[in-house]
Amino acid sequence: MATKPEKVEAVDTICALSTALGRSALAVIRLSGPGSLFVLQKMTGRKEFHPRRATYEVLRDRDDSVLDEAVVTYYPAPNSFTGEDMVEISCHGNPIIVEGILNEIVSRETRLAEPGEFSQRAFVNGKLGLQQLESLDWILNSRSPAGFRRGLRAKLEGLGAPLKEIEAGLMEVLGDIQSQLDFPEYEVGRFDKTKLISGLRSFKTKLEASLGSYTRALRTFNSWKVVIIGPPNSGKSSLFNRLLGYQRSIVFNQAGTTRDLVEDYLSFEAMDLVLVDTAGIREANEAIEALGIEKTLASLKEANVICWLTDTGVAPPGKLMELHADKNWLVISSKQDSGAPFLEGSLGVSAHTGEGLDDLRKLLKPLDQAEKSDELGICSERQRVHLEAAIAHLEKAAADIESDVYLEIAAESLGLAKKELELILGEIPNDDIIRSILSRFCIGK
Ligand SMILES: Nc1nc2c(ncn2[C@@H]2O[C@H](COP(=O)(O)OP(=O)(O)OP(=O)(O)O)[C@@H](O)[C@H]2O)c(=O)[nH]1
Ligand SMILES: [Mg+2]
Repeated sequence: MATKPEKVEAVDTICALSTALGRSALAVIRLSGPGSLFVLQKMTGRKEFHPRRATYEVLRDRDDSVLDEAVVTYYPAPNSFTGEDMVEISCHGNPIIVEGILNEIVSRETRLAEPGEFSQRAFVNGKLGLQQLESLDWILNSRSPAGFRRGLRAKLEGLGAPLKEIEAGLMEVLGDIQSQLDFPEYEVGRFDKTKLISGLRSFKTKLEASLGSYTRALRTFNSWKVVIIGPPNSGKSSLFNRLLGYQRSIVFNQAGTTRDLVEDYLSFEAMDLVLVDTAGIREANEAIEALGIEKTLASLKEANVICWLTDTGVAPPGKLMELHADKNWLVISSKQDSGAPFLEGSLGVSAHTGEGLDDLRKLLKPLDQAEKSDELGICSERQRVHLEAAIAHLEKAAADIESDVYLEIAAESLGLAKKELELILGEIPNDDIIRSILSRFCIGK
């Protein structure tokens, strides 16, 4: 059953900037540990703080010099994110101010937190479950709304309900098998083999659907890579620049201008795409151009979307499409303002006038598939491994039931499948798992 992590008294107080480092209106600094309130009292000169009530304060160092004005909140243990005494300071978002405040805090028996240390303390104090800890990675680091929603849903709703439903179904099947094993004569007629097998296969299908949706979601967790390829001079760099909104690549009326891969981020509708401009594909005239074309072709392995751009109505080479049949292909006819040929079935655009670019942006939008509400929205490789193992055990159990003689073995496989599902919820966490999850967190989280 669930083993709650033991509560461990924190021996020290940690602090960190919890917002991104850089210039902004506000920056949030957090402290966690037994000395948090003491540091706050010293820096504000105020003795009493009402729990969880934000107050305006002027922060000073030990020489009484003003560090900044800030809004501070004190969260006494155990009602805080980490379960320890915590303080949150919202100061002005200038890195110089942030550094001054952090220096003052660490001079008062507080140290800078390690990456993920706040979350680790929350986990140790039972404030966050393992699976919630994993969902934070998706909430904080996803590059698409779909990924972020997956993380948020896993954190708010947990995987418990859909998993428990499957587990309950497995228990029922196990019960039927046990009765058949214990009272074979009595249960004759009631043991419906076909029904059991189809029940198991339907659980398996459900789990496979979750696995599929996780694989798709993974592709949107990281930035979606869109690679623009095509013959030389077809207008790839012009389109690339137009989408980015500035002159990132050199544009020139001569075939073979772009030699290297040119990459940049393109943000729209809260998504980050990596857009890649490439060397035009043709029989190269020079060795250096051949190297560029080699790079173009190699870059396709990493692509999520391949845009084939043509200004002569030429379709993408069949061999290339075959080689990358697993990618999303977009065929685009360029230079439509100048009467360039339009390839049937393609999208017509003009980098000069902007024609067709809104449609192109819509097509570039990463797969943003909504999950079904009863779907098991797993969000870590650890969970995926257990899900795959559960699927394998279920398939084995179904096969064993099919060949009657192996009912005991089928029961064993079902037990193993159930155990794997329990492991997804992190009911038996170990230190290595926690360490590997936290290693993906940044300082201040
Ligand atoms: N009329 C018109 N000309 C365009 C358009 N897009 C590009 N061009 C012109 O086509 C020529 C080649 O443009 P590039 O963007 O450098 O083409 P490219 O495909 O990157 O070429 P390589 O890097 O050599 O493979 C330039 O003279 C551009 O001004 C367009 O939408 N309309
Ligand atoms: Mg170019």
